[in-house]
Amino acid sequence: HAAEAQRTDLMTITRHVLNEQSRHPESRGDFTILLSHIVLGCKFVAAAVNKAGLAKLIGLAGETNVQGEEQKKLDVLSNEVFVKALVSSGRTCVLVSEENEEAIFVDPALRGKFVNPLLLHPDLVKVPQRRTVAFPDRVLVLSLSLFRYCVCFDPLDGSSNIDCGVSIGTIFGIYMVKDKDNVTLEDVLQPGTNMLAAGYCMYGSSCTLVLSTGNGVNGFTLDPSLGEFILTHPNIKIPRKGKIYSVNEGNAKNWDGPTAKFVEKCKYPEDGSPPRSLRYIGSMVADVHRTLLYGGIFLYPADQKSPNGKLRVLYEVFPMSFLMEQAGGQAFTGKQRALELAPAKLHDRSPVFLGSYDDVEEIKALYASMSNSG
Ligand code: P6P
Repeated sequence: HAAEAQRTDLMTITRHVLNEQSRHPESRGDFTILLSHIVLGCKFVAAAVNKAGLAKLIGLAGETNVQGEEQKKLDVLSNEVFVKALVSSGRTCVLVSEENEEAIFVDPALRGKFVNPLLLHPDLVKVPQRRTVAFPDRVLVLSLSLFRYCVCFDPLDGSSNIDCGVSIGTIFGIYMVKDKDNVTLEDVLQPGTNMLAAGYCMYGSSCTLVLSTGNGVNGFTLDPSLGEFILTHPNIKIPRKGKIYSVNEGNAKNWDGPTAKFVEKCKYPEDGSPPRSLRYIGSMVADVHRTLLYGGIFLYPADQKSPNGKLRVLYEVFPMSFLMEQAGGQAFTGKQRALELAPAKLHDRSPVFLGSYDDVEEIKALYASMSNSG
């Protein structure tokens, strides 16, 4: 019966988030509404990414001119879909996208006031209210929806990998906006420690959405027959230590001392333990997802060519660092805890070392000892 119950008791992402949000009676469903629009964007992109391959092969109607170049436009199409979905949620004030040079300030008319009828358990309501007729154990509360959000996202990270069918993904981070009628770049250039939620959706052999709202990390897999993301990886915890390191060895000649030393130790362990395996896909969402599930460390260090590394703070480093910490791992920039960075500009970059707690500790120790010794 348990297996049967499991099969019919579908824990969709929306239901899961509603359960989590019910722990915050002050939340008026705004976050759930925002998330449902992000989920809609992910479903659209999943379908488009899957079709893109076919379009190139069989020239689907409307895609006949697809040759590489059209597929590359998937990131532009994905961006349009996410921007429209986020604006139409009525819960966002400002958006930052990898595809847009400037922040997108949502038309104030679309940030409007919403009166949300809520049926709450009487214990959750401070001011006694009349019980409703239909639900005698609930009270009807008409509340002004007050929460508004800033969303930073990369609509299709790793899109150069589309043509060869390598997994790519959407990455997003969500902040609360202080005053929705007076939104400034201050609301965007916040440290990652202020993030309320973060996640990614990986478009690969299956479509997997990994999300944290600050209470741990959960993974959901899209069931195309239902069009729903179903909870398949509850309460993901990254192994404390891993056997995999993930870095682009092609940049080795430009690495600084601590990174070079760390990679050296992965290949030629000094304690006689077996060498670690190198796995590098070159698509951040895929490399981070493997690291989260199997353990290990993902590195995108600074180097002489790019002193701040390659990955962007607001919509790559922060969301992935938030998830790693929520899963029991950590994220480091070479100088500090990644989430404590204070970005000065929208598309700032930062080096990042993230993954299993002990593995990141190792590279932190190297940076501490080698930078002290000059
Ligand atoms: P490199 C993809 O272009 C991306 O932004 C990330 O998804 C990925 O981790 C990184 O760049 C790969 O960069 O320099 O190793 O090719």
